[in-house]
Amino acid sequence: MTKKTTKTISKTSRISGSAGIRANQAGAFNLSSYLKKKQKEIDRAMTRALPAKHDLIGQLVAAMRHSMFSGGKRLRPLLVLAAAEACGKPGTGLMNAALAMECIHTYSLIHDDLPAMDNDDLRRGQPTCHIAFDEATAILAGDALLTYAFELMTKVKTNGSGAQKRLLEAIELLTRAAGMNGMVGGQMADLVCEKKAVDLPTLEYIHTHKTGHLIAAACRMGALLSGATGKQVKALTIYGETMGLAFQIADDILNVVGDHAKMGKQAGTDEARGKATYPALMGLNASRDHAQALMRKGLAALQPLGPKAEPLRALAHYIVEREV
Ligand code: GRG
Repeated sequence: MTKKTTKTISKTSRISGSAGIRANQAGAFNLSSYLKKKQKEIDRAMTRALPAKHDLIGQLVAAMRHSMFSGGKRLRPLLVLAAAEACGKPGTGLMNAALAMECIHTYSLIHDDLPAMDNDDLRRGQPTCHIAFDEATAILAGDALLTYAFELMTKVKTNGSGAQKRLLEAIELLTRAAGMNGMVGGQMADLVCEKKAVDLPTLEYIHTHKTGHLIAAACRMGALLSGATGKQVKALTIYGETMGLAFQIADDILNVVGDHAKMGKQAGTDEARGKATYPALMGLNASRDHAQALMRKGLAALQPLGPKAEPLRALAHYIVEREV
């Protein structure tokens, strides 16, 4: 299977690893066990959704599974499920929407790692898809995960009045968050701005589009599909938007000061590539302050949701204070 030999680092990027949750141990809510339980549920459902195949497309499915099961934190599907819980209506029909989120996320990472983009050999301490297989297979694995996400959305079970309308809105949300007005557009802007001086509005555009919109969509989708009230959907939307941007700022900071062995990928790559980042524009301390301010805004939005939003509160801290 492996075409080139690449030195691998042990799988460390899961939130349940001690490095990942250090910041959350102080609170009463046990984020570590919540995450382990949810990650297990997500992994089990994903294993059923992406069974191993041994026919003509065996290599394609193996490449999809290689990237899908290499230790990702499952943050976006977790947010779908936690947002639904926060609205008091978790249900089981949402899992396919949660999986769809992870399929789109995984596709974006596979394509982002390609030689034409970031040209990375390692992700989560493992060989990237095009290294483990080849470029053509990696492109197809990404394409297949992207399209499979929408097949999964057609299988989402929704109940109650307006359920079909909510499902259509969720599909539109996912499409916009992933496409030219979301992640793909953000990636293009990111590439166009490499090695250029950018101002703060441009940087915020890149980060909210490249990363923020998908995270925001995960939160809004969880609320929408669980049949939440308009006020709850709004609260989860504000939370998702602020935490989406905070996530990418934290990622920028980790790229400067993170421990590459813990992260399972190289640190310092943004500066080497001349990427537009918050630390490059405003320095590390101001970037940390900005991420904290966004987190406070996200937490304030959750206030009316009461104790059921506790997992989202703990996740907000994790998102800005994580080490992987
Ligand atoms: C359409 C050709 C084509 C390419 C799309 C859109 C895109 C490529 C890439 C953008 C996605 C990207 C790499 C954004 C950065 C976001 C980011 C920090 C991802 C890592 O997210 P984590 O930490 O990953 O949640 P894990 O490993 O936990 O799954």
